[in-house]
Amino acid sequence: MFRDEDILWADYVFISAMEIQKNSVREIVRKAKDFGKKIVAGGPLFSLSPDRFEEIDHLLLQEAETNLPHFIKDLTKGEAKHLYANSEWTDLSLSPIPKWDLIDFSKYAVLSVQYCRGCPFDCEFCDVALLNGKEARTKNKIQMLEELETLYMKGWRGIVFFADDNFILKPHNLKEIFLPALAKWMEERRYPFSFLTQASINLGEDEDLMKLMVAAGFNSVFVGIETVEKKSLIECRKVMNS
Ligand code: B12
Ligand code: SF4
Repeated sequence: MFRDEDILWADYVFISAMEIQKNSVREIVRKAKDFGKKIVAGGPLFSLSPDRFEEIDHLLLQEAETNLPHFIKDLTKGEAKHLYANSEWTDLSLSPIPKWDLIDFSKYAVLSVQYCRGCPFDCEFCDVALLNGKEARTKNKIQMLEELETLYMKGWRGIVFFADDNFILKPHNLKEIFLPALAKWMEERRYPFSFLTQASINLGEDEDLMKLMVAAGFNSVFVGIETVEKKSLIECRKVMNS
């Protein structure tokens, strides 16, 4: 639950939100303003419709890896702007390892990492191509294993969610590079994690990829079926399901 104390100590209030969270965002913004705090916001809600949030002091659209350093530099100089928009997609090899020590693991059932961003499909109801682009971008093998190693060393055991838009967009990289290395990493540590992710249904046509995923510790995949009506699938452009 959101409390006044969560804001009172802070110099700046940073907000991240999806569209569905807009009402709570309005409440947090009102409170932060009442307490005289400056607000910085980013994430899907603001990236897709910044015009609805003029009252927010600093809007950082798209990816933090690219625009947060610019914002912090400007802020240090006392010249922070209202709006920061990226002109190009982030090189994911520059994405830093999260500061896991800022959260209390005991409050989480699942922790997330992300390997791949973007999706070339164009499903009518999905914002991924707008938010992350149509071309799949991935982190590299070493970076991914370091991220998992950090989680492991900090004591996390259990479920890790690969919060990818569509995990299987670079099958060659998965099969030849990442999944074999992940399977080895897991075996050496006696399988501390189990993985789940999201993928389009064409994963079912690639038995080798499924076997490699299982060997690496994946036991669940979220697949968007959406509908069994062929006409509806065509209408919403979920072409790979029709
Ligand atoms: C994981 C996930 C979930 C998980 C969340 C688990 C959790 N506890 O974190 C679950 C399964 C619960 C979930 C649920 C839903 N989700 Co969801 N989810 C995702 C997914 C796949 C990954 C999110 C993620 O972790 N990304 C990794 C991080 C690194 O990326 P990011 O969050 O976008 O952050 C980057 C930038 O946005 C930016 N940024 C983000 N916040 C901030 C804040 C500041 C201050 C700054 C400067 C920058 C910044 O910098 C980050 C690094 O580049 C995204 C798709 C996607 N690719 O993002 C959809 C997505 C966010 N979800 C979406 C939706 C619609 C939903 C649901 C409404 C679905 C439903 N109908 O029930 C529910 C809502 C849940 C709720 N009530 O709150 C939509 C949101 C669309 C929109 N315009 O708001 C997305 C984009 C998917 C889509 N198909 O369009 N979701
Ligand atoms: S395949 Fe999935 S991630 Fe890609 S556009 Fe369709 S719903 Fe979005």
